[in-house]
Amino acid sequence: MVAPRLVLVLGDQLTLSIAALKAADMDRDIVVMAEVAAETGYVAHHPKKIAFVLSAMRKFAARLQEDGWRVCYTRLDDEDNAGSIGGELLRRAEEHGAKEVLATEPGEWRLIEALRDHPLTLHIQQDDRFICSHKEFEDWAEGRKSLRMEYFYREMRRKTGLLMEGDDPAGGAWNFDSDNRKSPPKGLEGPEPPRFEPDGVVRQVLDLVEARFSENFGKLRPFRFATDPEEAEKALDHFIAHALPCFGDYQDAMVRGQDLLFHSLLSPYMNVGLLDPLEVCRRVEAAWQAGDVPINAAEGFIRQIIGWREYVRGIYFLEGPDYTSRNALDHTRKLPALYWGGETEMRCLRECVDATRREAYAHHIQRLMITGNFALLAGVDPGEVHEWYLEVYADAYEWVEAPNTIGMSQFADGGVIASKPYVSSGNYIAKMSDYCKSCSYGVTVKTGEGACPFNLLYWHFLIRHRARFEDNPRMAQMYRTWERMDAEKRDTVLAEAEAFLERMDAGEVV
Ligand code: FAD
Ligand code: DLZ
Ligand code: SF4
Repeated sequence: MVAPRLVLVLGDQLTLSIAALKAADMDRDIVVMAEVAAETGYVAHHPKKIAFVLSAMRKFAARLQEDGWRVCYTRLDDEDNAGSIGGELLRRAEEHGAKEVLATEPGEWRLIEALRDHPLTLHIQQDDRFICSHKEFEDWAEGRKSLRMEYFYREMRRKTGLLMEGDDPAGGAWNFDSDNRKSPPKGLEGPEPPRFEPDGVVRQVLDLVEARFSENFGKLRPFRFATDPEEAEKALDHFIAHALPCFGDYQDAMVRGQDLLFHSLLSPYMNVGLLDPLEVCRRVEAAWQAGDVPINAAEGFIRQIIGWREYVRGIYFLEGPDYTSRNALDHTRKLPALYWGGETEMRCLRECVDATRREAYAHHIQRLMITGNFALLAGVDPGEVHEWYLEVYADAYEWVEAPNTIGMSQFADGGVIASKPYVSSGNYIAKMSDYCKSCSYGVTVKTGEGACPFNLLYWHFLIRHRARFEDNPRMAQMYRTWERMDAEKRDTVLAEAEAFLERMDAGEVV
């Protein structure tokens, strides 16, 4: 009899057509899935993320068995759990006399390297759930002076045919972003997000997670994520019907008490494989073709997926395993306690950290222009910032989190992703949110009592990094504004920014 091969399916590879399963033989091979301490603990994940991944894994394993696969599934509390993916493969190989493993490339260098060094023979397949392969991205990047997303995105539009009219972009432009920066009018509310009641499988996982991970940052209950493809599909239907029409207009808006506004909360589902990203885009395109949503909404949404999502993955694999340790701006400050729910007077940060703690979610502008912006202005060590984002969000996997944090948000890659750092004073936050209205600080106050910290730190950042950014044409205007300020005011701004940072470092509530 031919020895069986093991077929490894990781917690973010829950797709029936995943490459390793496609390469396998149902009559011969054995699927291995394992809940292991190494994966639940490589960072202190938000309890909701662990509950989501383990619930979805258990349901996926049951589906495979129904389809006729032999599945060896290890639960986290199984007595002989080897504790790591590599260890579980060895244990199962011994049990079944297997020598070879079929696997799909993991989304993290840490695991890729562990599998590469594994004593069994591994056949690693490319993860073909993405539109752009590593090779295609390398070819696109080859010889380019700068790797801007916009040009990559156009290639993906051509490749998929999404929103194309022959060789031209539908609606006469590739990008309708200029329509997508509306300030939120008073009382703006998004639709109620869909909620999925935990069934027996999820309830069992919730108890396990509660018993083991209650020390991790984040609230486990109420838990309302979808955990199988059917539920995820319902979340997609709900988004298209209720939120997508306004997605473009209010994509950058932030409103107190509105965690989602018109965002989709589909990233956790796409990232583990419960939804196919291309299918999601085709559904959105169809809604536009049917006249149900405007072009700026459909284009804006599709760009996030076939543009940004594919692009950041390309960058992660192109740049290599050292990407997460980059620190181009030499920032060394420790992440302030307020990121872990410590008290703060800054309303914007309090709102975003609170949503993160409750829901393991914050939308893109909250991540980029509130928590990310503040960390960058304050000069926090990007390694610490990266670890925070990897820990606290339900959609966090290194291939997507690291380029967004290290590159887009913290400029720690020196400008591979962003042509200038995403920094702003309080002005931007006041324009795009209602946070400032209920803040102890005054957003229009530039110095002295009640000055908004973003106003002070913005200049502090620009002056700290003057040598690097002064000649950047997109930033020259700000340096000219600084020069026009009177000298005494400039000294006051910098001294107050320093004093603020000192108070924060000393653990005072700021
Ligand atoms: P929507 O606003 O509804 O967007 C639709 C989809 O587009 C998302 O589901 C997502 O798949 C995709 N998308 C949008 N923006 C991006 C982007 N910049 N990069 C990649 N995909 C994008 N996204 C993650 O999936 N995992 C992460 O760990 C993650 N970490 C981030 C860290 C920082 C510092 C920043 C600034 C962004 C990060 N993002 C991450 C990107 C983005 O913020 C999230 O994808 C988005 O907020 C998810 O919510 P949503 O599904 O409601 O998105
Ligand atoms: C995120 C996660 C968690 C919390 N737990 C597991 C697990 O127990 N078993 C598993 O196979 N995968 C898990 N995952 C997903 C992996 O961490 C993910 O596959 C890698 O980070 C590569 O993207
Ligand atoms: Fe944030 Fe400043 Fe507005 Fe307060 S005033 S919410 S600190 S931007």
